[in-house]
Amino acid sequence: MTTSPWKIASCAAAVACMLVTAAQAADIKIGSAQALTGGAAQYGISIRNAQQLAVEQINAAGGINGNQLVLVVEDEQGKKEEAINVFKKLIFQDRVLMVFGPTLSNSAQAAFPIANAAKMPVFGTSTTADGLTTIGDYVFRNAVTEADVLPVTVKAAVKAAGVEKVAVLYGNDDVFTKSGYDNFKKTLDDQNITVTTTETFAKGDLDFKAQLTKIKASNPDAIVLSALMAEGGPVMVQARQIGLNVPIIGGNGMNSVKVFDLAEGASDNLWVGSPWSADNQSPENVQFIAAYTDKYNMAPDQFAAQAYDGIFIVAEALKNVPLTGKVEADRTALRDALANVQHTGATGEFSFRRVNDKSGKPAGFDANQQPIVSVTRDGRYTI
Ligand code: 1QQ
Repeated sequence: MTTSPWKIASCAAAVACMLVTAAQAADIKIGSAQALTGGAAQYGISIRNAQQLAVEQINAAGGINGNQLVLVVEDEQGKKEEAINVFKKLIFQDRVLMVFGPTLSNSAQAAFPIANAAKMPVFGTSTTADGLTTIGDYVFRNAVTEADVLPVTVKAAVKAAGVEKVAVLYGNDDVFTKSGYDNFKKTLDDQNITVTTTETFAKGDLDFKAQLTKIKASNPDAIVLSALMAEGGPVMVQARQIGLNVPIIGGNGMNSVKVFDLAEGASDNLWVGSPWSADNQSPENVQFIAAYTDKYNMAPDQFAAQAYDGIFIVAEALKNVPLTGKVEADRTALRDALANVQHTGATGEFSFRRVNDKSGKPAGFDANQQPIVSVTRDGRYTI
């Protein structure tokens, strides 16, 4: 049979169309719904790039038991309504085996229940808010939760920077930024750190001077910031502009190389936690960073690293799934296999940890990984 080595996957939005490598006929279809346009695109593009790299490497090495992986990518625009639309397309029209994404917890809270109800595995590589994996037993993530990361980040920053009192600033209209706030609040309580003031902003805000002026007057040793980069980058610039030069302690939203573009000249002294570090010299990570940099001509960030590992985790599971071609049965078999995967990747050793829902019944799967704390210096996250 002769087929073109390049095939164009069907997609709902023109911008979401992508090229998929398919040396033979498309064998194993997996979906990825990411924010490729809009305010969260810097995360989604990083994720999509890393996933494409991983799929190419797996296929070049012979695929999964001789079958090629095909990634069907959709742009969910960082909007929950769009995430719902593209999830429905991927599940019912493309009939993919599983879906990665969406990029934001705010969208995942709306889209994960659709996948779970359809008994299709869904896998978040960037979604860190509380409660997402309690939605059901088809929900997985290797994104390490704010609840797991923030206590470690705060502890490290407090120790290194001698912090005793902090001001808190957070977005109050997004599932992730609110969850980050809840976890920061609990962490500050647990670690006996005084809060000088708590200020909020909304998605799309551009001017944070009023909040930052109040924060400055409260004389904190650091600012705790639960924000996505679209707002968090400008917050950093404006803080430095008014002479507020204290450390900024952020959550997952601040853990993107985009900070160096958005807060050019003002991006130092930002503390974040993640299982991934550019400084980790493990062979898996060195290979990942070199391959990503070579392909995209830019350094990866932790969104790329977790997305890259996510594809390999699914590939490990698929090796143990005798595919029948009956998509419903294959999805459930993949779910069962995924739960038991152990993988060493760019983010280190990985396995899943089962979580219970509110009634105590076993539900989905969180990441069993410890965060490493990094601080920005001269346009780099470093440990
Ligand atoms: C979430 C996040 C964002 C920073 C993902 C890009 O962690 O929405 O959960």
